[in-house]
Amino acid sequence: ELSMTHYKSNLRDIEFNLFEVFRRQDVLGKGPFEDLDEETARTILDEVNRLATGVVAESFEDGDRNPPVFDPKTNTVQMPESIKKSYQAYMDAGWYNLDLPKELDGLGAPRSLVWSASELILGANPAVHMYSAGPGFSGILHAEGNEKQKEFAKLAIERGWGATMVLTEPDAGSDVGAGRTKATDQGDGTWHIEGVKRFITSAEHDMSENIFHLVLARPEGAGPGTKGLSLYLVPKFLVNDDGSLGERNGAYVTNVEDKMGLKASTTCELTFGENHPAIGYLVGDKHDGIRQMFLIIEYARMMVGTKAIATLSTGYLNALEYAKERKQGNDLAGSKKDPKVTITHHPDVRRSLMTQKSYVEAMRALVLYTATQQDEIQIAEAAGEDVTALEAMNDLLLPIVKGVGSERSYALLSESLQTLGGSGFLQEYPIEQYIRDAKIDTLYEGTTAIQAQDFFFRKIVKNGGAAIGQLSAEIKEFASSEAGNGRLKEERKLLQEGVEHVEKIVELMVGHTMGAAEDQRELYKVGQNATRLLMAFGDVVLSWLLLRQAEVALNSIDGAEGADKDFYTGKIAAARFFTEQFLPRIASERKIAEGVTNDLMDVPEAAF
Ligand code: ST9
Ligand code: FAD
Repeated sequence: ELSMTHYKSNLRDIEFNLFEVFRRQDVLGKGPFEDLDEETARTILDEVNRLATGVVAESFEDGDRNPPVFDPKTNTVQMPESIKKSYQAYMDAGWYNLDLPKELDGLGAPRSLVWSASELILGANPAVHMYSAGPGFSGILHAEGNEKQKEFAKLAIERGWGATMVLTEPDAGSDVGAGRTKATDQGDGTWHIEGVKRFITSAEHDMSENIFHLVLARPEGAGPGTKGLSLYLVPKFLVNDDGSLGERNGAYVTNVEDKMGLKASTTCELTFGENHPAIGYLVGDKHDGIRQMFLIIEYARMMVGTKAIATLSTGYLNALEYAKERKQGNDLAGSKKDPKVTITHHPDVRRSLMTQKSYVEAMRALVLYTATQQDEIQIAEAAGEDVTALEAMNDLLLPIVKGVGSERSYALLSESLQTLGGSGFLQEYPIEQYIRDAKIDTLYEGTTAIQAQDFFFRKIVKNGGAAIGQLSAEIKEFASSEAGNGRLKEERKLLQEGVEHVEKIVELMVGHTMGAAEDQRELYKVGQNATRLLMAFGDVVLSWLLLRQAEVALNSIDGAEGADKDFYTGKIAAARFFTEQFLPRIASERKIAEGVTNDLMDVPEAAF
């Protein structure tokens, strides 16, 4: 079936990861995934792909050109009809069920399948994916809430209510702990919330009868910082005991931002308790807000990385299609008398296309590798086993998915646009919108600087190096193996060198961290190198995943024909290209890291 929308998915590559590299068929059909076999999983992906490339993608452009309209008099938002249609079709299809636990009538599917499906929707129309997060939020409310809140969560799923995560305030962005929104105990199981939050995604729209907000606020008398924050359920409409909608609650959207991209997604100022009280319920009857909110944040960070990567994937595939058609100039090694060639014949275009292809396929593998860690957590939990080490590995990978995924995708979308020449700049093609829509991914859910510090301080230092040690060991084991029977020998050598260089950067930064006991300013060096480490470590992991793919491709290519043969050939080429082009840079990154001094910190502000 030919799709007429902007969205070009890559189901072949998703299934290659799932079934040829990560062998998900080995975990399907048993344990917590008893009800799901490989064939069903493939059918689900086909179905989601059909929706994504069809009705979901259909409104992508219109949602950008005719964005939601805010009416300040009524504090309401009118959504474009096109987005409503995509949203309703996706909700009606009911695939949000994939990720819900069985006690909420969900399929409890492995996360690897969930994120594969999510990639398709996020690539087709990210705003639709975000509006449809209500059931996911309900899952967390159900897990963390008291009995009444569990009932609320069930009702929210049944009735298709929307949901939001509410942290940010004008003076509390990266620094969530600076939040001033306050909560006052009414003594009857309810609280009054007062304050102004900003930049809240999906806080107002006209696509569901109710929206519930999960809000971080500071109870009166609580301490400062993130630890003094509690999590409150604040519905737009209060809900009566019989499940019917009650009074309008005092949480109103007071502005909707105009922005660079992702315009179909409403970004709202949300004011609590200005004219009449905003009633909130303490989630789970306990003051444990930041931990609870991070359950959502972890999920959302994975979502943001996946969104960015999905966008680069369709950007690359649009660029590729154009490049195969566009004729311009002569073959560099030919003669002016020869027929003109398509631009894929030009070495620089090939460099650009293979850069896009290798990065995006590596990052898709990173998302799905991370998701397989989450599968293992699901399996171990079902078996009542300890998940500490698995959780730590997942935690280590998340800032790479989010930080590296968003930075590389945004940068490389510029290569996708460049491939189209001047046409890339036109709104006739989707790439300029991809770039505008993907910029947000390096910003929200914690900026790249925040991901980099999370990666080093929390996921490496606080974890005592356990997870990163395990990952490095796995990478080294691969590098020193016989993978590829000599056909990946040079590449494995580069990988070995790369991993040694990043280990040295980690050691250097750990040294600076310990040095802070004597001189606090040593931490400035860590701060200067944090993003460098995240990106360099990311390249090593990406190269490892591509080489693992190449090993599988080498084992499958003999006897393969047609599209399969081309696919495997591309896999081997991408792994070699990435490793040869991008891993040697890590030696320089190490050198730069080792040379970092605090001179930068001594430059007077006025001299900038
Ligand atoms: C946003 C939304 O930007 C964008 C899109 C929204 C789309 C919504 C829809 C999609 C989502 C759907 C989800 C549905 C769910 C489905 C589920 C299905 C099953 N990991 O270091 P400390 C915690 S929203 C875990 O001292 P500071 C931990 O409890 C706005 N936990 O921090 C820790 O205590 P302890 C996003 C973590 O110096 C405590 O925090 N805004 C982690 O006080 C304190 O830690 C941001 O992301 C972690 N990685 O505060 C803010 N880190 O140590 C970015 C911390 O005892 N800023 N905790 O365990 C930061 O992240 C800051 O570093 C900070 C610093 C706020 C944590
Ligand atoms: P700041 O924190 O002011 O950061 C400015 C710059 O300083 C950044 O480059 C940052 O990296 C850097 N910086 C700040 N602190 C540090 C530090 N300690 N170390 C190093 N560098 C630092 N929030 C919600 O709660 N819910 C939502 O649904 C939501 N959706 C959003 C949707 C959109 C479209 C946008 C734009 C934002 C959304 N946000 C949401 C808010 C988003 O999470 C924040 O914008 C983000 O966390 C950054 O905060 P800030 O904008 O205040 O930037």
